[in-house]
Amino acid sequence: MFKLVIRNFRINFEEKFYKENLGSKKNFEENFLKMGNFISRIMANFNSLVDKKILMLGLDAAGKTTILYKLKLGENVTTIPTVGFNVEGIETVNNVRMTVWDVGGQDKIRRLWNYYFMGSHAVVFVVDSQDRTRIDEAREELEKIITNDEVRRTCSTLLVYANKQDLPNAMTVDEISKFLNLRSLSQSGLKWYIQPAVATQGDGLYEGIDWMTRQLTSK
Ligand SMILES: Nc1nc2c(ncn2[C@@H]2O[C@H](COP(=O)(O)OP(=O)(O)O)[C@@H](O)[C@H]2O)c(=O)[nH]1
Ligand SMILES: [Mg+2]
Repeated sequence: MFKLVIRNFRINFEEKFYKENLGSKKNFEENFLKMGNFISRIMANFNSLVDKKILMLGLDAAGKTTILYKLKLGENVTTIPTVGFNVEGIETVNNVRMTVWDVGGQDKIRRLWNYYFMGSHAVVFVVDSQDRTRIDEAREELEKIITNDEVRRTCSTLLVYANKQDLPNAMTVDEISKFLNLRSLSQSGLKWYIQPAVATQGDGLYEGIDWMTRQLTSK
């Protein structure tokens, strides 16, 4: 069962439909393009229903799912199975939708990003502050996101959660800002902010969201 929940509006895709539309082609490339068209149709519906579109991205295990649930946005969480990556989409009472997925991995998959990036207003990038071995990978992924044409077209705000601050030897926000090259972003006109957080305790989450909401509602 393939299920999307949008406010009180529910679309159920039977497995049959999913298979007929996406699953039957042997050729991956062809399948891939079909998936893109399919997603863009769904996204066009989504986009007409929400005022603000926020992307939450980060390497796997950074803490995104934990944040999603801690913010109590977990009620309508839907996992959309796509070729190679899972998207968790949610929607809040304030007509804000947050789309969540793990970045990193296959380049082929990246071409699908555009469909999800389209019309986004803000990016929340989650970093595991203790994971020094993957901070360079995190920077590379962040660079790919903020230099993406779709993101540059509509996205004005970047919130970075320096998550897992409770762990021993966690990098500070200053260290992470340096590793991620955040200062260089100001020239591009993107407003950014880095917030220390402990997602499992909920620490820092609302402060971050609060900053972001203020950016999105001020003209
Ligand atoms: N110590 C600690 N663990 C955390 C924190 N946030 C998330 N985790 C743990 O890190 C793991 C990955 O979290 P998850 O939310 O699934 O990451 P995702 O892959 O980005 O969605 C889980 O075991 C979480 O409980 C945190 O702030 N501190
Ligand atoms: Mg997750």
